[in-house]
Amino acid sequence: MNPFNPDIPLTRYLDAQGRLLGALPAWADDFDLLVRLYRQMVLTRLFDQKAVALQRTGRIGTYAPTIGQESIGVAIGALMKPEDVLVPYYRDTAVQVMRGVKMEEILLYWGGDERGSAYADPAVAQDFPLCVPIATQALHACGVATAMKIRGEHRVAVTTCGDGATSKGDFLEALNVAGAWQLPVVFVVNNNQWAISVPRRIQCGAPTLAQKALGAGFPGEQVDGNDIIAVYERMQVALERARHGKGPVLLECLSYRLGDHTTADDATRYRSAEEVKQAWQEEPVKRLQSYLAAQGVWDEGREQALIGECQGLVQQAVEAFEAVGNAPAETLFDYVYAQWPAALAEQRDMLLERVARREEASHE
Ligand SMILES: Cc1ncc(C[n+]2csc(CCOP(=O)(O)OP(=O)(O)O)c2C)c(N)n1
Ligand SMILES: [Mg+2]
Repeated sequence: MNPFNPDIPLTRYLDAQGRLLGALPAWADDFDLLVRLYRQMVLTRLFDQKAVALQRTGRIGTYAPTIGQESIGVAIGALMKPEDVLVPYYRDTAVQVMRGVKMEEILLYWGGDERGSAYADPAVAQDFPLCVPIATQALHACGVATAMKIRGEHRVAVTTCGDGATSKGDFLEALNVAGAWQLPVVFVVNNNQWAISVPRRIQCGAPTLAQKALGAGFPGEQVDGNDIIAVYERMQVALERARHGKGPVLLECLSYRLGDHTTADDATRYRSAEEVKQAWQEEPVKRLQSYLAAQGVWDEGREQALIGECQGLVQQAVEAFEAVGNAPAETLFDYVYAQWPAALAEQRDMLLERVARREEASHE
């Protein structure tokens, strides 16, 4: 039974040490699949470490680490079909990579370069760019899902957000319209317990965030977001439901933000070392690794080979990113307004003049 709210289902198959808590769903007998999921989780973590290092050395701007939340993104990415549409938020590196966004594009994005959101792979052309304004993407996803429904397509819009985002009006309006129109949309809430420095317990009086769906007339449930088998199982059910005209689902994935909010944050200022240490005991990568090792399908040799392979891929992405070169300064102003306010035109001209002067000086 769910200790937070007996009316809200909570799914979990593996405990913190990766031991089975009960019977697994049939698909989980496929160790090749589980190893593939594990591989993506390791790749995500290594990419994440590299992105933070690139920010620390001034090669990209702010970055939002996904450390501790790899299983949520990997499960979503593994299950969405190419024709589905992802409407992500800024902590979705894992899903984006699985959808076909190149890691160098993700680095370009966080380097402040719009070309990072112009995905080269046509398979992801309909996915949305990362959304930084909190919760606005939930409504965009409902718009996408409405179009799918009107056209009678068997497609799903998947949108993600954090726990803090569920306090926003946009999120609640999105739930409302999704329920009223029974839209083919899946809301995945990554409840990582913190909205920058605001803890989950003071953000909202409800014992679960999942129950917000009930007020909108569709199911909400919790899963252990550190247990990829649980996230995969419930995400699969949610996608099938939405795809077959049975309406939306809200999946609240319980996780923990092991890193800082972004590279511009220092989480030691507002949360205890004890809490973070406890959260590390629950983390998703080690949990799946322990399970796979206990099943005899993983060992130290394979681990080292995988780390080497993933580091190679990350390194290639860094090199591709660095080979792109700086975007022209004036692109800073692109895609902001359809019609230019005069003040911005002035600023753009000033910037261009300054760039020209600097270039002249460098040639003297
Ligand atoms: C509309 C809006 N208000 C405020 C912010 C500043 N802001 C950025 S992240 C964040 C907290 C979000 O927390 P949560 O939804 O839990 O997501 P998490 O970052 O923990 O994954 C806030 C308030 C913003 N980006 N957009
Ligand atoms: Mg959060």
